[in-house]
Formats: sequence, C-alpha cells, structure tokens
Amino acid sequence: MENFYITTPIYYVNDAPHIGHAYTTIACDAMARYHRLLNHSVKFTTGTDEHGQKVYKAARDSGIDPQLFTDEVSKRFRELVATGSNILNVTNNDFIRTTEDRHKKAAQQFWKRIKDNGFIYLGAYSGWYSVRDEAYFQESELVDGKAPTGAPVEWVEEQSYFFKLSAFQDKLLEFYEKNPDFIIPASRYNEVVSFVRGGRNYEQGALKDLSISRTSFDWGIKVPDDESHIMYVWIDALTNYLTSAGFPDTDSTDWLTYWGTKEKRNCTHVVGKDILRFHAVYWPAFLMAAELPLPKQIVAHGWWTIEGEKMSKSLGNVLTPHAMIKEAGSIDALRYFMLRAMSFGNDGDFSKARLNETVNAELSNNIGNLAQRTLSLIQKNCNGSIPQPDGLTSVDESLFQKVREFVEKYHENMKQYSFREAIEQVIGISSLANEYINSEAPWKLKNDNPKRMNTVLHNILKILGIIGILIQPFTPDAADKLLTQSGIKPENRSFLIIPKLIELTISELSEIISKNLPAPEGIFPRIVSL
Ligand code: ME8
Repeated sequence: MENFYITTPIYYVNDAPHIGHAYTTIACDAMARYHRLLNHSVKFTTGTDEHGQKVYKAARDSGIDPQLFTDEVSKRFRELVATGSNILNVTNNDFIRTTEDRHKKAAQQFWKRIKDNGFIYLGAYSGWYSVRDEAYFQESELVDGKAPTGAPVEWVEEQSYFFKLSAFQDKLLEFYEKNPDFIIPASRYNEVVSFVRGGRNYEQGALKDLSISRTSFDWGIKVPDDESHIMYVWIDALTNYLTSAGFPDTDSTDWLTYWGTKEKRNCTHVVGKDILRFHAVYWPAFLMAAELPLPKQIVAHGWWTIEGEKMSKSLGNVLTPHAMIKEAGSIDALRYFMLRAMSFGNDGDFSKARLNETVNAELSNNIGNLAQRTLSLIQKNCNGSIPQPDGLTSVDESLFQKVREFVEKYHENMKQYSFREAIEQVIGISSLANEYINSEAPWKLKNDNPKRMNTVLHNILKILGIIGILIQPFTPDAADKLLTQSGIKPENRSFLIIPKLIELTISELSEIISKNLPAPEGIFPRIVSL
C-alpha cells in the first residue's frame, strides 16, 4: 500500500487565523482526501508554532503570560480543524503545538543528533533580525533599511550557536539535481537552486552558517546542555513534522510508515512561497546533518491578495475564515472557490464578486442543474427507481470516451497539485452532460421512446456518480449529498469505482448503486448577495 504524509506549516499564534491559513489547510485536506480515495494510507497534520520573539512580543503587548496567551490563540486555530466536526471540514489526524512536551523532547533530540555529528558550534552573531519574519538578514539583503519583505529589522548582537550550513551547499545541489520534483512548481525549484548556487560564488553568499539559538529572551525550547540558550524558532518549528511522526522513536511504525526511509521518502510539505527557503534549503540541510531521511516533496503555493490588495492589519482587510464562510453560504462553497480561483504556483485574488460568480455559475447552474434535472426526471418518469438502459448509441459511446479523458486529466492535474485545472475537468464533464441532456431531451421521450429515455437518464445518472466521486476532495458535504441522491452507496465512493461506472450497466452494479433513489433536494445553493 502507498503511504502518504502531508503537512501544513504550523501557524504562528501571534494573531488569529485568517483566510491565508485556511487556504493552505484546505489545500492539504483536498490532497489528503484525494489520496484516501486512491486507497492510500494517509497521515495529515497541522498545528501551531508557539515560540519565538514574535509570539513572545504579542503576549507581552497583551500583558498575558506567553503560555496562557498561546493556549488562547492556539484554540482559535484548533477550532478550525478539530477532530470530528470542524469549521473548515478538514480531516487532519494530528494537531501539534510546539509547547507540548512530546515536541520539546523531539526538538532537543534533533539538536543533539546534529551536534553529535559535528555541525553545531558556539560563536557570536551580530547582524539584522526581523521579528515579523523570524529571520536573520545580511546587510546586503536589506532594501531601504528593511527586510526584503518590508518588515522592520533590529540589530542583534549575542552569543549564539551556529549550524554549519556552508557544509551542505554541494550536498544540497546534488540532491536537487537527482530529485527534480523535490520542489514544485518548477519555477520555485529553479529559484531555490539558484539561491543555493549563489552561496558558492559570492563571499556574502546565501549559504553562510546559520545562527540557531537566542539568548536575549527565553520563550523557546532550551538548548540541550546549555540552558542559557533557547533554540531559534525555525529549527524548533520545522522539527514538528518529525514529532508528529513519532520522532525520536525512529523504529516506530508511524515513523517508518509516514516519515519513511532514505529509500522511500513519504512526506510532503505544503507551504506558502514566503517560507520556501526554510523548507527547501535549511530543513533538508538540518536533516542531512542529523542523518535522517528527507521529505519527499515541497509544494509551494502563491499568495492571496484581497480585492487586489495585499492583506494586512494596517489596511484593515484581513479576512477571517468565519466571515468568508458566512459570505459564501457554506464551507463547501468557500473551499471550492479557493481551490478553483488560485492557479497553482501563482498568486490569487480573493474577491467577493468572483466568489459569488464562480459558485453560482459552476456549482449551482452547471452541476446543480444537471443533478436537479436528471434526478427529478427519474423521480417523475421512473418512479424514483433506476432506469435500465437499452443499448448504447455511438453518441453515448463518445460521451463516455470523453468522460474517460476528463478523468485522466483530472488525475494528472491532482498529482501536480493543480486543483484549479483538476476542477476544470469536473466542470468539463458536467458541461458535456448538460449538452447531452439538452440534445437528447429525455423529457420529450416519455411517450414516444421510453427505452431511449431510460438509456439517456441511466447514462447521466452514472455521470452524476462520477462527478460526485471526483468532487469529494473539494466539496465533501455536497459531494456526499450528490452521491447519496445518485444512489452510490457510501462504501463505494473511491476512484476505483469510476471505471466500473463507465464500463458496466447499473443492473450489473447492484453492489455499488441502490435500486431506488431518494427524492431529490438542492445540492449546491446559490449565493444570494446581500
Ligand atoms: O510562517 N496567502 O507561520 P504563519 C496564502 N510559523 N497563504 C498564506 C497567506 C496569504 N496571504 N498568509 C499566510 C509561519 N498564508 C511559520 C511556519 S512551519 C515549520 C512554520 C499561509 O502563521 C501560507 O501557508 O506566518 C504561509 O506559508 C503560512 O500561512 C504562514 O503562516
């Protein structure tokens, strides 16, 4: 069996969750659901990043003890993804907080492994630090006295442990070369490779040794054997992916199944482009230093703007997931829009007008109408029992051939995290079936040619089942309703059923499809603008 481990970044708890956090989590959920539908064994984790100067400062500004502060803010992230029923309707198996004991233990063991292998040494750091980015910058990297992200920087001089990042330049380049799919999309892969190459050529190069401890505040995990230092928040945070897979117990089933081995790497990190360098450069170098297997893939997505503007507190346009679910009418509609509107690797714009337009045109008018028309005809003309076909015409054969091609493209796109294009294939199937029902006009056939009417309705019912199966990763609740109303039994909704639905008649599929259909109900409500 294939094993698939997928992770979101763990989010900072300096502030409440917003739509950007919701997006990455929903994208990972769509992928986790996709792999389950391929009958793979899936682990999906998310969580909160609770240490570091940014969170410490937010707690201090609120006048609350950092632990109590992080307990409170982390709760707002947890309610988005809580096991059972949750606001984003995601199916994560774990939620990790970096203030948990299991994580502190893992981070300290990770540090020890790197230290024992000779890649950590004590020195002194003097340079710029951006609290907002939790990142160090060299003088040459500053733009108008600020970090490249526009965040303010402060001068830091302190004793610090360093990680010998410079020792990993060639090893990283060799690894990227051997694994061209390690970072997707390819444009981001090229960006990372040239960043790492840069370190070889310039004295002020990218791959200078990295400061990995702090002494000027103490909100963090203590460095083993030197309690005057806490770990740099990124080495602490990245280790969460190991903690959740059972580290330091590298013999555990969870570790071997999901983190994997050097020969069979299983973990995929999905991140925003803002934190690609940490995941694609520092993290593999840390893992190489600790002699642990690397992740399988880093997937970097683009950035959301809101109505054409960067989302920021100062502009007052930060959208919460709660507000947007209300606007969209359901979590399904919000999930659909986000996965449909952002083209993989590029930035996306979140506009309420486009949200309404996309949901109404594609879900309500296209798929919703197809379902409504077909299911009510079956109810009215066939007493709600599944119509039996009477031989396929060449039009029917070509319809199914096109469906097959759409399904194939759907999978090709999903494998590349191209949700937008994968959804386009589902809409393609629905548009095709709408054209078919329009030209075959089964509502006119009841008296003249009931056998043909039955065949046409039978064909569309199967296509509704296929659409329902394919749309499960994106709109799980609506997909469930569509499948139930199309008679597809709950235990038969994996991708393996699709070829059967295409090849066999419904009477040959009695294991999969119920005999009678429930009375049809609306599946994709329209968004009515207030
Ligand atoms: O960086 N558009 O946490 P963070 C799209 N704790 N995605 C967005 C977004 C936007 N406008 N804004 C945020 C951290 N995101 C670290 C991670 S992991 C070991 C440590 C998403 O709370 C996107 O996934 O700043 C981005 O990478 C992440 O939130 C940053 O979350």
